[in-house]
Amino acid sequence: MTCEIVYWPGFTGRAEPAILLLEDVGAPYTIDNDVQGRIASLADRLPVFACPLLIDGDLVLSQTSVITQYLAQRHGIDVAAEDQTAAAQFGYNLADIWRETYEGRKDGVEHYLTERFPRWLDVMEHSFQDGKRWYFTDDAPSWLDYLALNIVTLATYCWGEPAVAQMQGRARLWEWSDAMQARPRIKAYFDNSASLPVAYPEVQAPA
Ligand SMILES: N[C@@H](CCC(=O)N[C@@H](CS)C(=O)NCC(=O)O)C(=O)O
Repeated sequence: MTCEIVYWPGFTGRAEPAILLLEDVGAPYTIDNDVQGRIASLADRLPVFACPLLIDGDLVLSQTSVITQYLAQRHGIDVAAEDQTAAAQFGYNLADIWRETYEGRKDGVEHYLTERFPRWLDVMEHSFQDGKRWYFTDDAPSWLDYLALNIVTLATYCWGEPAVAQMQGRARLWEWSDAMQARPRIKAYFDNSASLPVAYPEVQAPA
């Protein structure tokens, strides 16, 4: 069944992890930009507050991390049972990183890049398990990898070259990022000029 993502028009934002996962596994999806209408029609009976939403048949989900983990489970790429707690911790960290990276840029918090972003990048670097190619697994990306790639695209878009230089300085993170972006369907998605940017021009780093 084709699942549906509800998100704002013109950019992918917090919907990007779900989009990347669905692109990578080759699953069909649609995107509806009527955020206010859809939330208004659902919020009187379901615990939904903000987009992204994922609608899969009768199931309606909110919260980026939950949506991405659900899609990973549905497509057989969840982390192993013994890694669930560490994966959840990383997922919560990634949600914090997303909010700070975006809101820091939106609110003009220039010291975010020098003070907090490097510490968050160390968290990402230290979240790799020894010898693993992807976060928490050696076989294939799991839901954390798509959430983490969304941080790379967001930081690059919002903070530009200084953020990229910092990410390049974390060897495991950067090697992983290259490997993620070299995956054929991920590469095709990013190479496709019809794919939307991760954010909107007002928060884009100056050229
Ligand atoms: N923790 C939520 C945050 C959701 C969120 O802040 N969504 C933004 C778009 S990225 C939004 O539409 N906010 C509108 C609002 O909070 O009223 C998640 O990760 O899904």
